[in-house]
Amino acid sequence: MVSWVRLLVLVAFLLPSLVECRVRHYKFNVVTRNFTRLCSTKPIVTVNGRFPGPTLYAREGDTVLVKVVNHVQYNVTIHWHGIRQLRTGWADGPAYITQCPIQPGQSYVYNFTITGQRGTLLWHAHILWLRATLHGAIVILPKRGVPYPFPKPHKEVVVILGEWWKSDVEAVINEALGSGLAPNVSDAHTINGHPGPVPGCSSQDGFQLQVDPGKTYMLRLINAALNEELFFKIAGHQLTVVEVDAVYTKPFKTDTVLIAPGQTTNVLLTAGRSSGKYLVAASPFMDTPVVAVDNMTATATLHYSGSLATSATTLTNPPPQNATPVATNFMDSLRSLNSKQYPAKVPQTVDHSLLFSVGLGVNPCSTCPNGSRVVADINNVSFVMPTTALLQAHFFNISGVFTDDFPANPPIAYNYTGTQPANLQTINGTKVYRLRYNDTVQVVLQDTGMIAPENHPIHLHGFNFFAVGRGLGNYNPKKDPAKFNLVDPIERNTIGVPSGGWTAIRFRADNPGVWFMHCHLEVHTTWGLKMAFVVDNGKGTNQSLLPPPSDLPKC
Ligand SMILES: *[C@@H]1O[C@H](CO)[C@@H](O)[C@H](O)[C@H]1NC(C)=O
Ligand SMILES: *[C@@H]1O[C@H](CO)[C@@H](O)[C@H](O)[C@H]1NC(C)=O
Ligand SMILES: *[C@@H]1O[C@H](CO)[C@@H](O)[C@H](O)[C@H]1NC(C)=O
Ligand SMILES: *[C@@H]1O[C@H](CO)[C@@H](O)[C@H](O)[C@H]1NC(C)=O
Ligand SMILES: *[C@@H]1O[C@H](CO)[C@@H](O)[C@H](O)[C@H]1NC(C)=O
Ligand SMILES: *[C@@H]1O[C@H](CO)[C@@H](O)[C@H](O)[C@H]1NC(C)=O
Ligand SMILES: *[C@@H]1O[C@H](CO)[C@@H](O)[C@H](O)[C@H]1NC(C)=O
Ligand SMILES: *[C@@H]1O[C@H](CO)[C@@H](O)[C@H](O)[C@H]1NC(C)=O
Ligand SMILES: *[C@@H]1O[C@H](CO)[C@@H](O)[C@H](O)[C@H]1NC(C)=O
Ligand SMILES: *[C@@H]1O[C@H](CO)[C@@H](O)[C@H](O)[C@H]1NC(C)=O
Ligand SMILES: *[C@@H]1O[C@H](CO)[C@@H](O)[C@H](O)[C@H]1NC(C)=O
Ligand SMILES: *[C@@H]1O[C@H](CO)[C@@H](O)[C@H](O)[C@H]1NC(C)=O
Ligand SMILES: [Cu+2]
Repeated sequence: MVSWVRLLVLVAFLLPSLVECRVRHYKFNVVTRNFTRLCSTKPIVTVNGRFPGPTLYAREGDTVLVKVVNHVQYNVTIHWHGIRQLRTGWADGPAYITQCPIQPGQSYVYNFTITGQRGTLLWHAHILWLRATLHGAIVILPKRGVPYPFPKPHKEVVVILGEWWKSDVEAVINEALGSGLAPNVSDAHTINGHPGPVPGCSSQDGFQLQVDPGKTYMLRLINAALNEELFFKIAGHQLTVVEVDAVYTKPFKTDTVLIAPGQTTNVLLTAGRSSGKYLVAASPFMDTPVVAVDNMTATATLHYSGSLATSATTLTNPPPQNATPVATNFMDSLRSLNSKQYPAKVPQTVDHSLLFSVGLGVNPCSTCPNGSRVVADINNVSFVMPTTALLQAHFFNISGVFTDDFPANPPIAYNYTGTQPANLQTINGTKVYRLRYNDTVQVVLQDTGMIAPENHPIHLHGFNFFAVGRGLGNYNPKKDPAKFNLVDPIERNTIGVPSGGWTAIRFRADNPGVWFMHCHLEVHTTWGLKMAFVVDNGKGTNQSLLPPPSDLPKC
């Protein structure tokens, strides 16, 4: 008997080192720091004084605990973009949707387990415009001993694309809300925090990526910009896409990657040259002529080991800003890997068939110089943020915070991408769409021509979805479903709705809670292009939302 007890004690002692899944502890101190870019210095909000912020590393199956301490003057929340948050909506992060903000001087521990996901995601602030500087990478490695479904790269490098304003970003959006017009565009794009050399501003080196000839590297690309979709290119090199939004893809080669805010893309880069320096470029994609964008190309350098710093850099031409064919070609090439090990579980039937028009509108504004303000909406509803978080209202049955009458279809059917209606007004509302646990949902996201058609990268919290179809003009419910890909469509969490077109997505509501869906162009979110799904608890064990943690911030 005694020896059995000893053995058990020994096993219990050894267990932690044998168990695969770990608890990873992180501390995020939100602090203000001065940074110099474009020849001027300004204070920005950072995590741990870093821009971009620290990379969060974990393995599939790990539990992650991040203690966020707010030392700045703003209310703060952090969102773990793309993490499923199964039953842990309290850790999702969007302010007033799943939690009240962490107020100055307060802290909150985000506690979540990474289940069934591996690849690259990002974390970012989900309140105000703080995510301009409050963002970083999430690297989820496969479980120990599980290989990538592609040759193991020699090295892995996180590459974060962003935007930099000379002004304070909160001043930029507040000025726009006062005028009712579009906010100023950024002053530069950045690659790992640096714009690269800028005319009229000396001593601004860009990011350098050192490579050894013949070796293969995996770049974990992240678009952390607020308002701009970006093209990414490296002179003289092709890239092999192997994963997007932490889902493996069928590998394909391309010379240009399209990446929208909130999206991530892992590419393999083979250093197939013998020496030299090659330009890395990130430039905007915008195919709506009337919408202003920051037209500065951010640059970095791919530097072969042994090449002199003074050797000439091989240049590349970024695609034109309005290169719709380049964007379409990239989107068309994306397919889920759909292997035996990583199947694409596309819902084959749908319980809820929804048509959501997404676009802009114009509402009266007595304090605005023009007497009107630009707004944005889904199905004519400009979402108004509540003052109590929706998830709390849902869990504690607090009435009067939201209504669950979000329309399944546009209230008025019209030619969405044709001549705009005379009346561009929207209605205000804090409306949600209710789903039962395990319901299947199809949402056709239909762009509108209100003011102008525009590409909207739509992000869904709490789920991955399958992008089963896409087209130009108005969605035709009789003809278009026949063309859907229900076998190996790309699975992701953020998808661009083509300018003047539509995208159909499907997902299974297997995660109880309240889940935000919104445009990931921050300006459109601010203007109201957002809504939420409420997913009720299921009847089985493990099918209900867990209770909130005791340190959940209060409003
Ligand atoms: C940032 O720089 C400004 C002016 O150079 C200075 O007044 C301020 O104290 C600095 N702030 C921080 C947080 O270092
Ligand atoms: C994290 O959440 C789990 C439940 O999902 C709970 O068991 C655990 O105690 C929590 N950890 C901390 C440090 O709060
Ligand atoms: C926005 O741009 C205008 C025109 O360049 C400038 O006058 C204004 O100060 C800018 N606003 C902010 C907040 O930087
Ligand atoms: C970028 O935009 C600015 C302002 O709209 C314009 O003056 C400039 O010529 C543009 N530059 C390029 C390279 O297109
Ligand atoms: C607002 O007014 C300005 C100047 O009066 C004008 O140029 C602009 O087109 C107006 N914008 C809208 C959206 O009405
Ligand atoms: C709609 O909500 C916005 C704030 O989100 C407010 O400024 C505006 O006055 C509201 N409009 C109406 C008609 O209630
Ligand atoms: C909220 O209402 C539901 C359904 O009526 C009930 O099951 C649940 O216990 C209530 N929750 C709280 C916290 O009162
Ligand atoms: C919608 O408008 C477009 C552009 O004006 C036009 O080509 C199309 O025929 C219209 N569709 C319908 C159904 O009226
Ligand atoms: C949106 O709602 C407003 C206010 O009720 C209405 O005037 C307008 O016609 C609606 N527009 C559409 C396209 O549904
Ligand atoms: C969800 O529904 C599918 C059928 O659509 C069923 O096969 C599956 O078992 C259900 N899952 C749960 C957890 O109820
Ligand atoms: C519920 O979850 C626990 C822990 O995650 C797991 O051990 C258990 O098997 C699950 N039960 C069911 C019925 O899925
Ligand atoms: C911060 O959040 C709290 C809780 O919602 C709110 O009462 C307060 O007004 C917010 N502070 C600012 C500066 O917005
Ligand atoms: Cu948008």
